[in-house]
Amino acid sequence: MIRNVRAYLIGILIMIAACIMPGTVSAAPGDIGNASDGVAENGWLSVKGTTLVNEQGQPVVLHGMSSHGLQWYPQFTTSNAIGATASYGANLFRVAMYTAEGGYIENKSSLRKQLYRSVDAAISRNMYVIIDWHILSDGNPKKYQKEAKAFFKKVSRRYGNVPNVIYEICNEPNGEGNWNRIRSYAKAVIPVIRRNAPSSVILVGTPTWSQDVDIAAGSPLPYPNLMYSCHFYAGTHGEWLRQKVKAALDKGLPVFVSEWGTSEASGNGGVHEEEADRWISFMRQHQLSWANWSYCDKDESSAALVPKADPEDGISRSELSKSGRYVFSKF
Ligand code: IDC
Repeated sequence: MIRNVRAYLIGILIMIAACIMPGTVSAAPGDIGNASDGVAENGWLSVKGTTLVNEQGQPVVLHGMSSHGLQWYPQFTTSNAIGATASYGANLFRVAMYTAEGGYIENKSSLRKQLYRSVDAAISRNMYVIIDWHILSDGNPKKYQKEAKAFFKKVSRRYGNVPNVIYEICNEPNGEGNWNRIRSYAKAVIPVIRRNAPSSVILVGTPTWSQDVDIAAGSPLPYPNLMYSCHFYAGTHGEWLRQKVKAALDKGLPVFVSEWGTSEASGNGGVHEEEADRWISFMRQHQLSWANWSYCDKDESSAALVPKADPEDGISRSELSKSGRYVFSKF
């Protein structure tokens, strides 16, 4: 009896602690799931006006995590690791394959194999998955255009019939990567993808680290089923960038937020929750799909996991960083 009372009291204490210290208690301990509003439910996606729609023509909004660079953090792109984000409500995963910094250009066959493993992992979880040709220090996408064409030819041959896959042809053009050069690059790469994947949605980066969607809206590309990327970091980009997105949408340009962070543009500093709140309500209002940077345990504030977190057996709340707790509550 006394023992029962003690157990009862301990139980109450644990529940009280759970309420006072939510960060220390698992919301979805060990949960690994499939997306509940994913590919089985929505099928092939397409772009109607500025809106992403499902196979039934209904608007659909995708949201989930972006991996960090695949050359550094492949362990966060396994089926279980991705399934752990689905159990919190994600229906999208973005696989960031850097071109430079030890990425694809230097390690083609090993990174392509890794990319396939990661994409297959997301597919196994009923999720949409973005194959991101992650240009960054190589600001002009034309720099590796030949490699991009060869890459997308192979990849689209493998996934052309798979409704899960979305192709992102250049992460963040910058510097020399102005809109004329991006257009020229897109006109070289998109037909290569279309030959194998006639129905897939393709994302096109915009100038100035994928911010100048308003410039893209001035002369969009002449292909259907395209969306244009806008990227923001809540500690750096605010109302002025939302105004650019608004201007682009008003001109009829479909926009996809294929990368955003709660931190500053450096990937560190923050978490900037107030500005992130403004962005989240803006994205909800305009039904914008998004992927958050980044799903890894690097010691930087944009990372969703705390150092040494292991998502193989699901993610407990205590393994989520401050940014991760914020973002995972928005799926
Ligand atoms: C950052 C990573 C950081 C890494 C750096 C260079 O967070 O760990 O050292 O890249 O590889 C982007 C890029 C994205 C950046 C991110 C934050 O797409 O690769 O990641 N960012 O700086 N655009 C704006 C911000």
